[in-house]
Amino acid sequence: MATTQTERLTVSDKSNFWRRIPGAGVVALLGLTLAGCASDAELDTLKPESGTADEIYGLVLPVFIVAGLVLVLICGAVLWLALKNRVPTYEGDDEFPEQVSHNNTLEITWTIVPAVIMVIIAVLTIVTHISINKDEAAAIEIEVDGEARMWDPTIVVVGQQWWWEYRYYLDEFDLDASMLEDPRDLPPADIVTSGQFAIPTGVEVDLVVTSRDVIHSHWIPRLNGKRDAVPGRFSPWKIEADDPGVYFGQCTEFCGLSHSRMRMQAIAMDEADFQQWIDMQMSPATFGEELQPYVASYRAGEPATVSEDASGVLRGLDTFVAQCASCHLVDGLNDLDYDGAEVVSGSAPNLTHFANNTTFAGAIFDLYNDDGTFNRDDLAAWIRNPNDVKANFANDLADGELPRGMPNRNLTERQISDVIDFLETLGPRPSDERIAATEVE
Ligand code: HEC
Ligand SMILES: [Cu+2]
Repeated sequence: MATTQTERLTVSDKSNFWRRIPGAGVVALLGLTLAGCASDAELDTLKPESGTADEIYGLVLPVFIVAGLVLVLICGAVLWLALKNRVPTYEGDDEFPEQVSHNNTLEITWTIVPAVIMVIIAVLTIVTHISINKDEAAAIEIEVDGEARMWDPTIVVVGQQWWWEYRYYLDEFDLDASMLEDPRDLPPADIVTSGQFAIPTGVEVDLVVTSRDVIHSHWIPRLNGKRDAVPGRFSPWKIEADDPGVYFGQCTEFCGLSHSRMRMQAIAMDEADFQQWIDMQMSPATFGEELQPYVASYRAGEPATVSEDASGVLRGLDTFVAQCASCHLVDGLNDLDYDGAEVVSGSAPNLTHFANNTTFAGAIFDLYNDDGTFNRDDLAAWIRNPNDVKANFANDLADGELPRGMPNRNLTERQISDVIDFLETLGPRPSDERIAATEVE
């Protein structure tokens, strides 16, 4: 059928429009690609800072280059063939390019070449895998209660909705899967932190990764790849940092509402700083003189009454005992009768040295402002109604249903302010450098 004049016009109008598409596509693609080029991205996998991360990078790089070459070759060939075989002017339906099919040489080539590439990548991958899973842990000397001892750096990492808990056992310890039927059965740890954890530099630190609820995945890109945290299982993993610094991470297995707000930071320290950190973490909370009589009475089982005109810190301690101590452990305060948190996972962050942290609630909020002051605003918003600032299921619970994440305790503004006064006394203030290096917002 011959094409009429009008049809020709529409065809050429349309093709004008279609001709602009490749240009727009290139611009959009470039924009998208460049958007990934932040020079200081915290989760940059292309800036390895440890032996293991180096090895992973050493695998990524050649694969990426080969894949890039293949992409360019294939796209180039498609374009070249299309242009080469193009019909110069359209002169009706009868005119077709020469039709070809089957070419043994070509078909054998494009079967063998990719197969060879795949085999090479497979070998490289397996070699890297075996190498990064090798256990090269070496014990380091640390001091506990003034006595030197050798410690195989090992941290038990427990994921839960939506924060990471880090448990340090400085003595020999045994783990078996039956301890995970109820997370409270995990042996008591010497040090428990949330969101942020310290590691010594230059040694391999073994991780034992598990979960208290759903599957999470632990990932600190600059130090190592990912390892899933599976309920009921202990999965071995490791990290190692060459130099002191802060290494950001993120839960990388979709785990529910606040998955994207489940972050962590590994803080690598040289030997002296790490020892200091251990000493600090191993000691119970210290209470100011004003609080001591109250703490003593509480520990004796008969908390003293606190009058309305007592100081904010003391009133805050009293509120904490009444409203928060059923979930949060503070060593030296409620460790005598603490029996696991009243939440689905049976665990809430240990707040013994809370003010020594620089982030909170899954390492998504800064605990200190840029000017170094305590971040009362974000903390108040958190305590006022956690659900408002980090989604969880804790509100509107059915009768007897346990909360997931931190529930709203319906405190008055004054109680909130008091309890923040008290929280600020928990632990030595971190250094300004630490505050700056760990900033998340
Ligand atoms: C029913 C248990 C429960 C109670 C009661 C509770 N919390 Fe929490 N709290 C949690 C859980 C679970 C988290 C971790 C939530 C997250 O990070 O998403 C948490 C997190 C926190 C954090 C951040 C800690 C960190 O290291 O990231 C602070 C601070 C905190 N709670 C303070 C309080 C205060 C103050 C009260 C009392 C007014 C209180 N909580 C009562 C369960 C509880
Ligand atoms: Cu998660």
